[in-house]
Amino acid sequence: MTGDPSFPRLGAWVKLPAPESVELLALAGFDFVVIDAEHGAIGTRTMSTMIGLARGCGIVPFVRVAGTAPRDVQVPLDAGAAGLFVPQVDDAARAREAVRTTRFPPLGQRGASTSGRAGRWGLDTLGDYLRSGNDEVRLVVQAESAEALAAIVEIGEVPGVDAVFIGPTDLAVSSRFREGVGRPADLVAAAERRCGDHHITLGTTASSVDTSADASELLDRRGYDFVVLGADTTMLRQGAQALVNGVGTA
Ligand code: 3PY
Repeated sequence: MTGDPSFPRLGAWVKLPAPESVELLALAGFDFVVIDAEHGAIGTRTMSTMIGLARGCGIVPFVRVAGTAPRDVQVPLDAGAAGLFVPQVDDAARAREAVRTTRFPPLGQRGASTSGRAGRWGLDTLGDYLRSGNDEVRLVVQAESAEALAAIVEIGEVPGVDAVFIGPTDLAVSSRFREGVGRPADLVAAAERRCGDHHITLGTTASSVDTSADASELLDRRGYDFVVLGADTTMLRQGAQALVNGVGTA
């Protein structure tokens, strides 16, 4: 553990546009979900329902946004998301832009509306709404290129950024046809060391064939503070596959 010990540890992507996914993952014991508005076919109505359901079930609801334009961040934040995951943050300038649209002054320029869930439907004072938006909502930026990993400390230390998430799939894809950037595994190992030295809260996704063992290694030996174990879609497919494959071999 290198950073914030209060960061929820075990998460899952929610990609299916079904609020029940959130409930099922909460029952399974996950600490947080990341409702995926970057890759999942999840509209704002469903996203808002998922956030409310997650809060009722005691699981922390993050939303991965497609970008940081006000239209990308405003709805999840006002709907009560506990934080945002912002993809493809390659340098500190991009991290500062994410802070600008997701934080209230003095850190940023997020628009205010106390009448949504984030303002407890108008019950909170403007001061409480602004304080919780800046102090309790977490901003997680994704480092998923060689440039981002090289600049991971500068990115993680931007005021208003709470954590950095290393995206191994996009890192592998973005490094694929590039000469001289180094092996992704080496870039990740160097980034892990630098985050440890600078106490930057760090997360990633477990991606080996044995996900649980991989997650234990990441959390216990490689200094990660939180790990996403997989997506509702792949969990459903894997469970279904195991059942079908098990018939005839039992
Ligand atoms: C990545 O691995 O690139 C991610 O963004 C997580 O799915």
